[in-house]
Amino acid sequence: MRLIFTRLFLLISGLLLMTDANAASPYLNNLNMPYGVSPLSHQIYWLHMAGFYVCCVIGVLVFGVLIYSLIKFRKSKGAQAVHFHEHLGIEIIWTVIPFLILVALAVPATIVLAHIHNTDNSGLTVKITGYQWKWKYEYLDQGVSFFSNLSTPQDQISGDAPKDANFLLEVDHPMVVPVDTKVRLLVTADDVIHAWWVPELGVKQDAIPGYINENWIYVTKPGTYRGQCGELCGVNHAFMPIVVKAVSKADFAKWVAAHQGGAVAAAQQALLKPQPAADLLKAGEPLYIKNCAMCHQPNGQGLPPTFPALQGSHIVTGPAVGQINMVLKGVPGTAMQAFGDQLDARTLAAIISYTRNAWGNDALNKKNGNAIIVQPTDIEAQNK
Ligand SMILES: [Cu+2]
Repeated sequence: MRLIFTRLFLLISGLLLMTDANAASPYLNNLNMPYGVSPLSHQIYWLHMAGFYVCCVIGVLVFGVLIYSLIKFRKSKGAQAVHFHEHLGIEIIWTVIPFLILVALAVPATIVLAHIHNTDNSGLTVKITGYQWKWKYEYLDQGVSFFSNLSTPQDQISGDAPKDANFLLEVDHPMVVPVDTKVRLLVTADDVIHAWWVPELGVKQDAIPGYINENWIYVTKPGTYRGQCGELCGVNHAFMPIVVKAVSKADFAKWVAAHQGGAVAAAQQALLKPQPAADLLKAGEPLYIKNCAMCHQPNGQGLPPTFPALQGSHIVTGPAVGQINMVLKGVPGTAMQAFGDQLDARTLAAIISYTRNAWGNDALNKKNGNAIIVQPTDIEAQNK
């Protein structure tokens, strides 16, 4: 009997040790939620641990009594069941004790929840919008805004190249925040429900179209923190990761200056310069793979009927203006987004030129008398 209890005690102690924030082994710590790098993540962690420890104590008590009774009062020892009904004392005890435990857990949980939703006195506000399948970040007071796309190369996704350490957890433009600053997050979505989830920052916030949810982060340690969309949002749900780079306040100021309105406008003007056809086509393929191939596929075959093929498509082998307008404005009610405010004119010119030439489309376009190359200025002319 004593041996059973000793073993049970050792097992439970082992479980507790595995989940302890300061346990030596990072492998065992992977079983638990991360302690994180923000005051919110620390509070959420300790709330979770408190609930876990309460569950452990209840588990040991209940199973202890159960196992003890099974062994001590077994039939082969001649135990006789006691017959009694409606014992008022027991009824009260087993109602009041769970009630008190629940209240004891609800109080700290409510305090943490109120803290999560208190976005007062923030030093920076970032609006985060979920799209199928990317994130948009807008620094409302700084005039900085950009899209953040998955940057894992297509050959790693298809298994033709070895996967790197941050496979499917890397983006072209990470969200950049200053350390030791309360950053208020306004989270919404453009199409379906997504969730902005970065475990080490203690945030998993639903992004709901037409509704703005508030949350906040306060990163105490410079570094790169990675997360994912936490709400099943369609076929490429696994391909919209989140990367947050926390930098010093001075580095953040430099980053803002380099990405603010004026700098961006000058860069956009430079992007409108006419490009040699060969340059557009060369640039077009990787840009197509990055922005379009998740739906239309690298071979241009699409995944009909949801994602139409571009090879031989009447749009891609029709007049260029029709294709430019569809790409700029999207197709309402489908996954085809309006790319006019997502990608610059040179990127769109390269992608559209590439699709008008690839997969034998160039021959069809030439036969139909359509342009096979479009310039950034052609895009700009339609983007009104
Ligand atoms: Cu999503």
